[in-house]
Amino acid sequence: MADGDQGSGAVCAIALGGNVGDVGAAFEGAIAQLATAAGITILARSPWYRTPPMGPPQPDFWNGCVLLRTTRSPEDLLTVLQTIEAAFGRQRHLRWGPRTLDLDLIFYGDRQLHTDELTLPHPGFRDRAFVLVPLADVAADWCDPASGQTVAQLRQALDCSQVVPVQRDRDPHPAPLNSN
Ligand code: A4P
Ligand code: MG
Repeated sequence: MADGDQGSGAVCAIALGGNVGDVGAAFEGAIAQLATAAGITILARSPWYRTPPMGPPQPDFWNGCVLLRTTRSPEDLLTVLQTIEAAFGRQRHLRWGPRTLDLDLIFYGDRQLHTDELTLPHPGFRDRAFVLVPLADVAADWCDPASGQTVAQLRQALDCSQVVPVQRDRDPHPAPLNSN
């Protein structure tokens, strides 16, 4: 977590994912929009990783994580994330299907919540190397309020061998179809 961060509001972790189009540009654009949104301050960002798809056969994903501080409510922050997804052409056709940009709210402080629109912490992140590897880059010591485990401990329990750093000069866009 960013050293010396003494601001007001909640620290939140956002997972970024995408596998359609110029995902690197979408990630940079999403961070720029978050950084200029009222009540949001970016604290840290991870490197980007290339990751095999979870779900139906589709191109590899790029994944990353951002830490931010916000004075917005969890529901309001989710709306901001969904508005940014839409601005980058996100369409919802297929569960776990291909997408230009996915922004998931992993942690909102130590808040636990379960409503029709929002589950906190994010329900799937503990089983996903593509979330935990970049999350550990920015928040290894963060304690998951539901399991009591740190991000580093959760990551250690998974096979992360297929989560590899993006090499910008070698990873083209759109990502090539995964051979699986
Ligand atoms: N929702 C509830 N809690 C949250 C939360 N904490 N953060 C609701 C964000 N959204 C939350 O999400 C469906 C609904 O979840 C939202 O309307 C919101 O109210 P969505 O983004 O519309 O749909 P989705 O993303 O297709 O579904 P889902 O189940 O959220 O999928 P995931 O978990 O986002 O997974 N493979 C790799 N390698 N990397 C990836 O990033 N991503 C997915 C999608 C599949 N395979 C992947 C990756
Ligand atoms: Mg999502």
